[in-house]
Order: sequence, then C-alpha cells, then structure tokens
Amino acid sequence: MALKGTSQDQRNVQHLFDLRIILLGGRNSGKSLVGNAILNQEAFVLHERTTCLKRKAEVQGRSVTVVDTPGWWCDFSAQDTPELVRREIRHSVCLSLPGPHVFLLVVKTDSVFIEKRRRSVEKHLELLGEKVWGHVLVLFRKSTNLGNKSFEDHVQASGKPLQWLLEKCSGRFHVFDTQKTCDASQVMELMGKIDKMVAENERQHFEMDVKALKEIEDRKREVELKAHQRLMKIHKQRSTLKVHSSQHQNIRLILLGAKGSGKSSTGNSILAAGSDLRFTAKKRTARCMKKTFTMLGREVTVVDTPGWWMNYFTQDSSAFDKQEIVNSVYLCPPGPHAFLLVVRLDRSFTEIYKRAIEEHIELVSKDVWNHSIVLFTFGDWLGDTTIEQYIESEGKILQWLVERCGDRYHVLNNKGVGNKFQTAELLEKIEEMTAGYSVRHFQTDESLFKEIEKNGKYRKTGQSCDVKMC
Ligand SMILES: Nc1nc2c(ncn2[C@@H]2O[C@H](COP(=O)(O)OP(=O)(O)OP(=O)(O)O)[C@@H](O)[C@H]2O)c(=O)[nH]1
Ligand SMILES: [Mg+2]
Repeated sequence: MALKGTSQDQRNVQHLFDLRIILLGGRNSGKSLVGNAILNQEAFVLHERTTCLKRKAEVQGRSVTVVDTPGWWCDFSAQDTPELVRREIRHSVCLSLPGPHVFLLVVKTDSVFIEKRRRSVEKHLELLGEKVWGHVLVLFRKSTNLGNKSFEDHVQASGKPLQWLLEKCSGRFHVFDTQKTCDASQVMELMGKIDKMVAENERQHFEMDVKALKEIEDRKREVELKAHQRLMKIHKQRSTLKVHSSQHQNIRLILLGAKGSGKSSTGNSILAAGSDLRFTAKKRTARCMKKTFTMLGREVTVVDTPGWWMNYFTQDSSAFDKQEIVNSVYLCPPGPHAFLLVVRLDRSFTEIYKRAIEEHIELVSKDVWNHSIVLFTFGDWLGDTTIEQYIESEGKILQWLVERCGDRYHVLNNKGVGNKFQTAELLEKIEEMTAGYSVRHFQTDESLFKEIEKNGKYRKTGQSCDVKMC
C-alpha cells in the first residue's frame, strides 16, 4: 500500500484561514503534547481529564482551534470506557462547530499495534459515525526504541491491524516526535499534510447530524442538572444524620471488590492517616489481611480481602476466594461497622459487574447493604468532573448500586495517599451511616467467632493478622 504520509511531494494547497482540529486517542498517547506543539504554547495541561478542552490560537497567520478529548484505555473495548468519556468524544464535535476539518488520531509506537488495539480504535471512532474516517489523519507518536528501523519497516512489522488503520484513513499519517516539540518544522510538515487532506475533501468539514448534536448537548445539560440535585440530596441526608452521629471508640472496616479495583491501595490510604502499616498492593491479595492502628485516640481496623474477577459470577469464582470473603467478617469481632465496596471509576460499570458485586457480597449476608458504602477509587482520573456528574452519566446500573447502599458513596485518590482529609471524611460518613442503628456494627454469628478462636485459626503477626482457612 502506498503510504501518503511519507510522500515528499506535498501539493501546493491553499490554506484554510479557520482550521478546526480534534485530537483523539488512547490514554497517555500524547494528545495534549501534540495540541501544545500545534498551538505553539502550553495550551493544555498535561494531566488526565474526563472532559474536552478547547483552545484557539493564531498559528502561521491563521486561526487554529484544537479540541483535546479524554482518552480511552488502548486495549479496552468501547463498552469498557465510561459513558462520560464516550459522550465527551462525541461532544468534541459540538465544541468545533460547524465541524472539525481533521481528527488527529494519536497512536503511540512504543508497542505493537495489536488486534485488540485496532478494535478499540474502530469501536471508539464508531461513536462519531462511519463518515469520520474521511477526516482522520493518524499521528504516530515517535518512540525512541525504534532503533535503526525506519518507520515504514515498523508499519510492515506491525502487520495487519496497523495496515487496516492506514487503509481506513486512505494512507494519511504523520510521524511526530514529542521529544522535539520545539522543532517548528515537524509542525509545519503536519500542517501541510492537513491542508492537503482538507483540499482533497474539497474544504468540507466533518458534519454530524443536527439531531445527534442536540441530543449530546441536551444529555450533558440533563446530567449536570441531575448531578446538582443529587449533591443537594446528599448534603441534606448527611446533615440530618450528622445531628445523631457521634465518634466511635473504634471502627472496623472490610474492603470488598473486584480484583484490581484498588482494595489494598484504599486500605493503604486509610492506614496512611495514622500509621506506617501497609498492605501489599504490588501483587494480588491472595487471602484476608487485617491491620489495626490508632488514629486520634480511636482504634481503626481494616480488613483487606482477595477479590473476584470483575466479570465473574459466584459460580465462576474459586471456592477459596469465596470462603475468604465470608471469613473476612470474623477478622473483626464483633463485626464490621462498614463494608467498603470498592469500584474503579475509570471503567464503565456494566450489568455484569453489578451482578458480580451483588452475588459476591451477598455471600456474607443479604444484610450487608445496610452497612455498605460504595468506595470509588481512581479519583485522580476524574479530573474536574464531580462524582455526582459521573454517577449521573454512567446511568441506571451504577445508580442502582449507589441506591442499594442508601446513597452512600465516597471517592478516593489512592495516588495522593498523604491526603488525610479523604480518610477523615470517609470515617465521618461511616459514623453517620451507623448513627440510626441500635447496634452500630454488622452482626455476625457469634458462635462461629468462638469456634474460630477455639480452633486457633487466627495467625497473629504483630499488629496484623490473617485468617487461616480450614
Ligand atoms: N491512579 C490510581 N491508581 C490506583 C488507585 N487505586 C489503586 N490504583 C492502582 O490500581 C492497581 C490495583 O490496585 P490494588 O490496590 O492492588 O487493587 P486490589 O483490589 O487490592 O487488587 P487485588 O489484590 O488483585 O484484588 C494498582 O496498580 C494501584 O496502584 C487510584 O486511586 N488512582
Ligand atoms: Mg489487593
């Protein structure tokens, strides 16, 4: 296949004086860096965002608008991408009306463009409709580890998935070195290719159906309104509960959730508020672990558990993992004050995940819900979006979970573990939850406790201990 992007004979094409560009691509693909290089200024801050950002500047005597979009996980399918991000990808068109001339699809070249990645690109671009492909130019972010290989060698070696992508874009691509963002010549070359594409498209921009655009705008407004209403409702609920709430002498927590959802990291964020103890978060948690520390005069106990695979129902999980979930409550006698249901924000919450949570936590008891709080991890990923906007965007399935937990939820950024405020607020929410209960903690079967103790199934190691399975 002829690769147009490598051609030296750029035609002399007439410039558009008002050029509109949308940046698309996976997470950390370098979209914002590319946007900054095009606009020749620090227009986009280099951190994760879940909303689009539009910037406009004069570049080489013409007005250039760039819309940066939130990225998707490169190897995920579009249905794993949260609705918020999917909507923002579509919303980028509303921000570049009457329509963008070009979509720069930023692709990293530091690893092979595998079939999974191809499918992910295909499905995410499908959100914009088939016509989008007539306006896409692939921007390969140059990797330093290509060695002596030419870029064309790399394309050949990457095989069919990459060839498919280039064919879809009629061979339009540009190789961009983000380590040389100050090199104006590579931006000029890119602009030349964009101008050529625009000329080939007879200066027509990409257009979306007016009705579709209106639906996107309407939905965004609806989400904002509902998010505000939710926030007001939660404020009211919390202030009523606060009146009856008092500080617990001690507080016992159990972390439950899918594998990799951030349970151990959450445990560590809590522990960081008052101790040097830590759970191992570098490898999977294989069995229940308990840690106890003293914080502002009260004893806090945290039990970490092994999780379930996100899309596994109880029939698929191992008997050992299921038994560990059940046994977790016996690690904090006379019973936990709260079950923290850990859910990652950066993945869409599907019907399957919902059923997986429901089945696994009900292994403990059908009564767990009254003592549960949804604990959202990856708060850093949310950026400027509020948790209420996220819940409203994500839709009915996640709202079901939140409502099942009595509208109790909390967000943590486990990468900002020094932030004691997030833990203090979580403990307050737990105290508010139990304020109306005659027995504040979840009640477990006492006879089983005695049995476990009698058989010496607790193995103590300093301030932490784990429960040995029989
Ligand atoms: N950026 C970010 N990463 C997080 C956050 N919480 C957890 N992680 C990362 O998510 C990955 C999984 O975290 P863990 O705490 O090990 O998850 P887990 O639920 O204990 O996993 P298992 O023990 O396998 O069940 C790790 O790479 C963490 O660094 C967060 O709030 N923000
Ligand atoms: Mg763990």
